[in-house]
Amino acid sequence: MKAKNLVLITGFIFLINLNGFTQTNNKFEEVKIKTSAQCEMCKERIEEILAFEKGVKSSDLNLESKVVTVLYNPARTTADKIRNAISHGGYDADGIKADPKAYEKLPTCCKKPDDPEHSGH
Ligand SMILES: [Cu+2]
Repeated sequence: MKAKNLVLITGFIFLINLNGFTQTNNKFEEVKIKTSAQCEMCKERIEEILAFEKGVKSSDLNLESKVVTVLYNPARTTADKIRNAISHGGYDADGIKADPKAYEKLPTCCKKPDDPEHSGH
């Protein structure tokens, strides 16, 4: 019986040591950027742009609020670079206006509601 207890205790010590391997993912920062997204297509487009953007780990656009939450590595990019990437895709990003040429290319349903070229929704 004593040998069995020893095995149990050894097992517990092993489990405690395993906890030492648990690491927090603190090398990433989060930024919330207000965009001019209109529909599901915009959401997909913006998330795709960000998926290819250097230093961006993940992004999720909320169509209700038009705010995209971006997880990025501050050693590799900045919040302003991310805003510029969104602008180059044809969307406003916080204070940065959409790049006019990229905006032109958007389907009419993705244009801003106050734009005469906007249709749908
Ligand atoms: Cu759209």
